[in-house]
Amino acid sequence: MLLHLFLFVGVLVTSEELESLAPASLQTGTRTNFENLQKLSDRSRYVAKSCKEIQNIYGEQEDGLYYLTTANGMRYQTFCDMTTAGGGWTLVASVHENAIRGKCTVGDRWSSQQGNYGHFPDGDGNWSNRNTFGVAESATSDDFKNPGYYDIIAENMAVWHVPNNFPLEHWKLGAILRYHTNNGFLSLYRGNLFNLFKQFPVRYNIGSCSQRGPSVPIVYDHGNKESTKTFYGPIIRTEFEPGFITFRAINNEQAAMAICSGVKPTGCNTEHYCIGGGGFFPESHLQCGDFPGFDWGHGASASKEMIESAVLMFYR
Ligand SMILES: *[C@@H]1O[C@H](CO)[C@@H](O)[C@H](O)[C@H]1NC(C)=O
Ligand SMILES: [Ca+2]
Ligand SMILES: [Ca+2]
Ligand SMILES: [Ca+2]
Repeated sequence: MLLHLFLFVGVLVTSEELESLAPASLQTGTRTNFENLQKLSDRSRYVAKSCKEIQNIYGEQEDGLYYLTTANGMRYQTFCDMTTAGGGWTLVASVHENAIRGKCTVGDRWSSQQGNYGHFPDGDGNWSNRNTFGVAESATSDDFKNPGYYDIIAENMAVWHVPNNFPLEHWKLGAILRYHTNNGFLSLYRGNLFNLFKQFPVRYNIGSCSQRGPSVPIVYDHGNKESTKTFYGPIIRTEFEPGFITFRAINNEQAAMAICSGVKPTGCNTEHYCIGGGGFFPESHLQCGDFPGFDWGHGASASKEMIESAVLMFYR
């Protein structure tokens, strides 16, 4: 509507007069882009369960924010990657470490915000419930989980490690690592992480180090096995094989972690390279948190880039 109004005014007045009529926001360098707003408003009419459906039904091929609708009719906004490896990837969650020295303190939503305690093994944490939090645009500045996490039935996952606080339009270029699976493994676990973690609970004392969940090979979209290794300390990088996503790792002390993203553990000190977790890490009060022992020192710390990047998870 506004766009049409200004075109109409344009034929009656000179362009100089038009400038003076325009609201302040139009006179500055950051002009409102009406074409873009029109495009976004068109997008808000789409009814689809996933970015893959938006791509299939509406032919959209541009990365950006779209509205999705759950099976129950709940609407939410998220980011769609419409280009990587054919596109159709829905952002469903991000794991962000806001305070690496805060061990299971405020902001550790993917582990525990209530301390590191044995009586809080966290069988019903955010990896396996329908709780949601955050918004897509803030996915690199805080934790994010939308209804797609449990509502979408998918086959594969993609993961982006994006530096904290990066704006959405630069996520793809700014990512330090991007990769996806292509063997359809999610179909074996009822189509999403919500169901997968029902089968492999992220809970303290659920089993031993050898009782990990699946390790799935990845295809790199940015980075490679070598660069994956260099994001972790010299001692600890000998304890995993890069080129995989691993689910529900268990360490030497029976603490459970949700995802080892980019790697397959070959040892049991998984707290230094796996993220999320149950609410108890017996080895030390310096473990527990969304990136549990990433700042351990002694050659076992993750790099600053890795500690200061959010882990964005997509389904397709
Ligand atoms: C799950 O997320 C909610 C919402 O942010 C948070 O209040 C809760 O503490 C989280 N659960 C755990 C175990 O941290
Ligand atoms: Ca923390
Ligand atoms: Ca967090
Ligand atoms: Ca250890």
